Amino acid sequence: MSNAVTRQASAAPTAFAVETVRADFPILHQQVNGQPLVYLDNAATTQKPRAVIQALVDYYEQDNSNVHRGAHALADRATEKFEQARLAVASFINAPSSSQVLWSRGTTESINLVAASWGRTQLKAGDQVLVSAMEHHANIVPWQMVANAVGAEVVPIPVDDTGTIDLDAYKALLSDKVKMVAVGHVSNALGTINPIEAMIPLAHAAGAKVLIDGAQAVGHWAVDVQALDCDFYVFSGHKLFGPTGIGVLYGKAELLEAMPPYQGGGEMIETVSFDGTTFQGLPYKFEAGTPDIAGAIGLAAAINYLNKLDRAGAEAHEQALLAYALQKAEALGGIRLVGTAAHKTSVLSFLLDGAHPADVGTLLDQQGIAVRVGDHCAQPIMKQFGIPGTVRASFSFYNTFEDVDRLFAALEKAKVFLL
Ligand code: C6P
Repeated sequence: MSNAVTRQASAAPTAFAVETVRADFPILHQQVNGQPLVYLDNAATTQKPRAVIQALVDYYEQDNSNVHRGAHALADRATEKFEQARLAVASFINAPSSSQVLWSRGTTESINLVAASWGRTQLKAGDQVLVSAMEHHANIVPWQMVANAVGAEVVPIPVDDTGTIDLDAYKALLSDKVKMVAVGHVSNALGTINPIEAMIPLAHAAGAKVLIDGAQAVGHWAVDVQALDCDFYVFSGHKLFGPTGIGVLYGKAELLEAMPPYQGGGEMIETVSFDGTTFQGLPYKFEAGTPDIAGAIGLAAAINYLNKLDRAGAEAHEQALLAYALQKAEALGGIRLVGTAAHKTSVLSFLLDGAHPADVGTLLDQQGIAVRVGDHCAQPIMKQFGIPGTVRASFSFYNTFEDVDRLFAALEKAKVFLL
């Protein structure tokens, strides 16, 4: 019986001021299908604090202009805010210089940039790119595209039944053929936190570069790219409480400098003539066309918001929510947890015995609960587990223990209805 599990018994009380924080997120305070919204789809995208929404409004109401090219006050203000945003990102991830912070549309575009620019020039026939078996498609397909073009190979790093990378198998795969290890900091489908602190030096010792897909990590704890010593680190603004349409590619300076531009156009050039074109230095060489100025400014507002938050407390709160949800799951019964690694973010991926994930998702939505269902753009790991997909509840720091109670009360109802 789920009500045999009390909150007091399940999780250490968290000192995190969740109700104060919730007040910062206007979207959370609404009814969906006649019930107060319980938003548990944070791995898909996080909600935006009022400070981010206000930064976008302020920008469009007061400063909107194009950057780097105007000879007027608005253009100067827009440029100033846009470049301040780059500095904010650099300091947030401890990049040595803001010139190593490149704007993109998101994680997907950042990985495509590295695969197309670094990959096309550095990979050759017979080379290997290692990716984990639980990668998001965004960290598989761009590598397959370049590998197919140059005759290289994308090789999966085995993952066990709990959703944990097999480190011995990884070590065995490392050889002088491996030129790139591209791995998620955290699996979006399972929540596994990968041991990248161990994997990065091993890759370097084998002569490979490392790209870390941080899409599912940056929203949970502070990332330090210099301490990690990764060659590239990528993430999306919208999973970091910022706007959609803006993303980041961090890279080591010597690698970025040696890489050819990804797209051509305005902004990224120094001189253009029909005899030839010269390109700007970092970071502009990689930023053709008008960038997402508002997105960058909104992302900086999100970072500013997070910098004022008790992030350690937020993470502890998320972990307490996960622990509580795991106890509720055990009490519920008839549930298969997918992804049971020892180190996880606050992601609960599961199947209800005998029920299709899509039906569970619909029944939860009818009760005001937002989750994601499906393969989570991670088909290879779903195939390995022999399942079409899962129901995924992903918690953020603004979720409450009541949200977890609501989820499991709704699952009780779903079981009655579906089974
Ligand atoms: N995962 C999810 O529901 P974009 O779409 O470019 O912002 O992010 C792509 C991406 C790359 N890597 C990881 C680990 C991700 O989780 C995502 C996005 C969302 O899990 C949408 S599929």
